[in-house]
Amino acid sequence: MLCPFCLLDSSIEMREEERGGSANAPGRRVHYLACKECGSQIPRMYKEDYEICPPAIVSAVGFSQHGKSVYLSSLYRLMRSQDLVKQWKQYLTWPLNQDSLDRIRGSVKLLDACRLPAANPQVFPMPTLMQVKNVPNTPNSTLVLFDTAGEAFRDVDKIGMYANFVARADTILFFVSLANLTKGSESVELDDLMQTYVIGARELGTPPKSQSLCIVFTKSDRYADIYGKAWPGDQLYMTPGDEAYTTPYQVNTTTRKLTEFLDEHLKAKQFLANARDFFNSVHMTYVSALGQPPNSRNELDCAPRPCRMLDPILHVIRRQAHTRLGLIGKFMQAVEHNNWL
Ligand SMILES: Nc1nc2c(ncn2[C@@H]2O[C@H](COP(=O)(O)OP(=O)(O)OP(=O)(O)O)[C@@H](O)[C@H]2O)c(=O)[nH]1
Ligand SMILES: [Mg+2]
Ligand SMILES: [Zn+2]
Repeated sequence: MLCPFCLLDSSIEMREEERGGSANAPGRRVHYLACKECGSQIPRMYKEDYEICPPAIVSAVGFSQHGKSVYLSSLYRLMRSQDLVKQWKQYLTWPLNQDSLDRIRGSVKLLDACRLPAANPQVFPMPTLMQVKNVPNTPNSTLVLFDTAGEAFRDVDKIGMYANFVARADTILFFVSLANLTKGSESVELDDLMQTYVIGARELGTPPKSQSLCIVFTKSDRYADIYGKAWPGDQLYMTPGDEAYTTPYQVNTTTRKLTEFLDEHLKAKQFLANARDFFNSVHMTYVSALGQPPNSRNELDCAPRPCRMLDPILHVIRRQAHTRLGLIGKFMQAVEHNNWL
């Protein structure tokens, strides 16, 4: 079983420990499930539902200030909102441990108060664990979401220290805010991200062509102002939940248009060539976690209006399910024209 904390294939054992004691009074003996490799406490729901809700690792890769944490906070808020419950029949989510519940609640509370998360400290992050069930056209799964300091992706050795979760993910999400790249040298900074990531991943033992890449252009609410008509992301607002019904053709069209934009407008040929060389597939999508730029105090003037937020997550879940299918399953999926990948 894949441990969601150390991401090793590990066995789970029952352990006993004294908790809640003090110098004068003994605590209570509690039993819990633990990973044999790293000793982390494994949520019972994770173990018991492993087959019906297998893990899908969400690896947020991207430089500092490019919008990883705001995206994940806004995603938690959306995934726990009534909007999706109304839109998708029987849809539900379950945080799997106290830490995940606290993180999700904290993110929702912050955004509801029109405030934004602080920059991540450089530490190895704890994952947020959340079961997601009954999303249309998408298998049930347990999201294992990792968010770390963007500084880790400026240095190969730091990827090994603070972001080694990337080595075990089937799909990597590259969060790129074009608004944060230096105008005129966007391609140099994009090359930097790609090359540092690939060297770091190879150092961690990730073979070429074993991962797929989804490039997520964040802060898309700004691109019409910056790039005018050259920006190809024409349909930024979409009713939350409608992402589940986009066809494979629409998904591929978005990727094609964004690829052309990178290639022709930003001259990012090297970045695209490196991506195609290392990853087994490259997809692109664009999101806005807030739907508006924050004000001068870095707060929101009105509630977030997230746009196209589910595209990347649905891609990760569907891709993970596709990887698990045998050859016959993959063939059947293609025959049924049900292949989003
Ligand atoms: N216009 C706009 N700005 C955004 C959006 N999302 C994030 N921002 C801005 O970008 C800043 C940085 O976002 P974060 O999510 O904290 O960046 P990060 O990638 O997590 O940064 P590190 O934790 O340092 O790696 C935020 O404080 C906002 O000012 C968005 O959807 N639209
Ligand atoms: Mg962050
Ligand atoms: Zn472990």
